[in-house]
Amino acid sequence: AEHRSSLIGSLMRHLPGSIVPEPVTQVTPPGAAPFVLTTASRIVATTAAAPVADYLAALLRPSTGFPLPSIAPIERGPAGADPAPTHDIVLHLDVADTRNLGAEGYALETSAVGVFVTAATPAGLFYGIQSLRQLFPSQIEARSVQSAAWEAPATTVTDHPRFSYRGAMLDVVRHFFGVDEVCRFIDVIALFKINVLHLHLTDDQGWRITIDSHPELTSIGGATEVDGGPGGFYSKDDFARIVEHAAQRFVTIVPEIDVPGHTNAALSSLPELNPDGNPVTPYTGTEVGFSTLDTTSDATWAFLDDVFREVAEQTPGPWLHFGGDESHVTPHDAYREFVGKASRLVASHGKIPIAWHEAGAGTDLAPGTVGQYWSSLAPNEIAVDRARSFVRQGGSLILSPSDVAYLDMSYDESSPIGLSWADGPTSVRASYEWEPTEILPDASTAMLGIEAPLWTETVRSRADIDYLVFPRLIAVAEIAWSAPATESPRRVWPDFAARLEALEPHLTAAGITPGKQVRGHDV
Ligand code: TNX
Repeated sequence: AEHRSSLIGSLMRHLPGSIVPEPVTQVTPPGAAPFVLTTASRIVATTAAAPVADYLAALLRPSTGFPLPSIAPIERGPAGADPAPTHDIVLHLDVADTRNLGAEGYALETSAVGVFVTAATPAGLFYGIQSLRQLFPSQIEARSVQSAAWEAPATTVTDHPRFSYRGAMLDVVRHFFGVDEVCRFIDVIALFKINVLHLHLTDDQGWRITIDSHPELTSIGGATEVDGGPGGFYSKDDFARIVEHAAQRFVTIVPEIDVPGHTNAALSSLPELNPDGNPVTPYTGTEVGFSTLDTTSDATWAFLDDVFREVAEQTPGPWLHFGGDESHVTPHDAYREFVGKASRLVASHGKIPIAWHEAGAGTDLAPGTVGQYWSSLAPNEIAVDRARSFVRQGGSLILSPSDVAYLDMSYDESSPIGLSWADGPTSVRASYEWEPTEILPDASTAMLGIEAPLWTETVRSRADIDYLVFPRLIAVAEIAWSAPATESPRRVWPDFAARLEALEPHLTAAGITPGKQVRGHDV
């Protein structure tokens, strides 16, 4: 009996076929034979799907050691021609599919006759592949050859996201992270169908993006970080590599140039930004709210025009974030005028402006400017009013409630790193159990999406990133992708915790050590 109950326990823990974020529909026939990936398996794709097929092959080859050639559908012969079980993975682009999968949706069918992923777009195929990865044994994520039975349980999924903007943010200023580290971060967030990476590129402690017309920004401003470390910055070529790596994973880069506050690095690099003639020294502490651009000087606006132009040129995505947070030493009226003018300057360079919610104080924002709410989940009156102002001015909202979506908060008193100003530490459960529309019920139709930021005052290494980001980013990713709890019985903590537990070996195999382990059957 003991053996039997431990067997049932381990079966429950394994939860074969579970997927995070929870798909819209999933049917798993009991007892059906699984799909088996073998050395004879092929990836079948048309030319339009070939880049996604190459991505899939690059994922599966290292751990399986299988050749997994890509072939065109025509070489495979007409559907049904071969009634015998096959081991192929078929990626099928079909704009006419009647299941209304949308721009990012997909259908995934695994069985003894093969894997079939159908979508209207390459992005949809890519998300189908992310679900498929989770169906294989966890060793699939290893980067060296493993021996495992490469089976995926038979299941049928149709899926599409709730929100089109599903973001993570990395602060590369407080501590600098180089191109390889950022690309690795993109790889791991893509597994959870995150499609935006917001890079916080400038702040008091550093300036990380090359602006050819003002090289001092990086030669001086790039050389510092919190703790007095060496800092660093991205050359134009580096930044292009990040953008390209992201694009291949259907991740859009949102660059942030934070103004008028959080600008000590710019002020200490360019004397012309300080019309009073007093030099500004570099800063490596963690205080906020002490710096500001001179909002009225011509030098400021000439500088911003150069910066926004060169950042827009380096970024193919539609958005450019101009910050606007915590400008505590900018006179209020000057601030209100500044954010309006800054939003219009961003728009004049062909980008949709995004700003933190404080910028809602500006009454003449460029139409369509997006606001990012970072106050508490329990609506904070002033912050909510500012957020509403973006909607009144024709814009939409990104929600990053700091007490549940900030990845830089500690988990509990035992966490060696992380902050706790946002209403104390944030448990994994707290990062999961919230509903975005509760913050601004009257603006639910203006919600672009959700973003989980990682500020890096206490984050010094890849291990630190993984500790704070996992597993909480997965919780936020499910809120951004999956249907709300009112429509899905699986959107409850015990179910999520069990699926998270089942996924943990995948994270470990991918080299990620999460900050908290969640034992689903205990809750
Ligand atoms: C507030 S949230 C900030 C950042 C800090 C963060 C630390 C926001 C828009 N600004 O400058 O890094 O708190 O959690």
